[in-house]
Amino acid sequence: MALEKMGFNSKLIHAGADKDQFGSATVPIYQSSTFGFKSADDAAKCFLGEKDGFIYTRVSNPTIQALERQIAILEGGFGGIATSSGMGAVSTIYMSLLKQGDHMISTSAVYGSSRVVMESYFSKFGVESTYITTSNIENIKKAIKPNTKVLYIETPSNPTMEVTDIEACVALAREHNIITVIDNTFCSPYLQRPLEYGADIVLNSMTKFINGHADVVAGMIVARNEELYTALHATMINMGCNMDPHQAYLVLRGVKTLAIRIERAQQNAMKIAKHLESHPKVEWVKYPGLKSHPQYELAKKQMSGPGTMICFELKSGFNAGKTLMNNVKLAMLAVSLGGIETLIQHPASMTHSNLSVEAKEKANITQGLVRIAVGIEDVEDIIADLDQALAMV
Ligand code: LCS
Repeated sequence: MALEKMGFNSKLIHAGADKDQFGSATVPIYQSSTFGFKSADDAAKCFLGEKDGFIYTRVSNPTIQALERQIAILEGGFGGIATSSGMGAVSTIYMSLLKQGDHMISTSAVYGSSRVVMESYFSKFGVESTYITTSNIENIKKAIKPNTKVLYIETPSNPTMEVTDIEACVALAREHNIITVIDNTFCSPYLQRPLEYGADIVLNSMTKFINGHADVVAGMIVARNEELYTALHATMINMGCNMDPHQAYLVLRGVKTLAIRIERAQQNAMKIAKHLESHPKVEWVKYPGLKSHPQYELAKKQMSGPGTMICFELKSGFNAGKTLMNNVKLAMLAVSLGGIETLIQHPASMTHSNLSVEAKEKANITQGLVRIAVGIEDVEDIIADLDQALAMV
């Protein structure tokens, strides 16, 4: 059966495996920096691209290639480009698509480093950017300029859980010849496949759901067509944002259980979100699975499930956030997400503490905002842990 025709769960198990000479059930780790050629002619053909073959691991490697093929199949794109980290993917995309004088529009609550790379580094080379609330398409329309080349969307956004309409973004971007890039990290291809809505490029920090076990930092870009793939792949190679074969092996192992991990954590997340919504110390809860979420209907349309990320606001603000962090016992006080363990963080005192009060307000990072990345533990234990820590607030 052709891999492309298989169901998603079958692809998770079979799209990474390749037949090797010994019939190994897993893709071996080809921990080699370079590959020997049979002859000068053989080498010449490989360099000219006339023959498939491996040259050097920064360019390609059998273990990494297996993972690239698998994620490209899962996202439904032409080809995958594995990178050293999610930020390696972001930087490769910016570097490929933007030049001096160009303009990019992006989600204001985008992952912090994605914004820093643009505003602190690309700005030095004359690339302009505008950060707006992209969950309102009118804001995007107003932000488009004659030199806008890229629309870079993160949905749901980190940590504010705002959902942006991918299909509407693509339609608008196409009218203006703008390339649409979606950061799919908060969903993974299990919950959302942006290329199916017409996006041009999708990226995932595989540090999160795709690997899922909090033991690897890695990224992946998937391009919709050969032209974009070739340009992005060349940038990754030349900038040296490549993955390591051992990293690829671990992600190939982790991805096999992507669906069952997310299903289980998502069931937990729904129960936790409902519990928090009725908790007296909680002002509001933002979870795409709750009817109270401002983009509840949109999330239902473009995501196959509400996911495992929840944010909520504590009634008594900044100090309450810190008290909660100091009292959780089962939930780990840590950044990152998408792993099997429940993680909790307080953006105002942690990930976003370097932002001015004004910048925090603009990005909706309120003083009592708490983000939970729900894991696969017993939900009663997670709720009991949150309740005892909330009682201290
Ligand atoms: N995109 C999103 C949406 C992210 O959340 C992250 C990391 C990245 C890209 C970058 O990926 P990395 O280079 O770390 O693999 N997000 C983190 C977070 O929320 N806490 O710690 C890291």
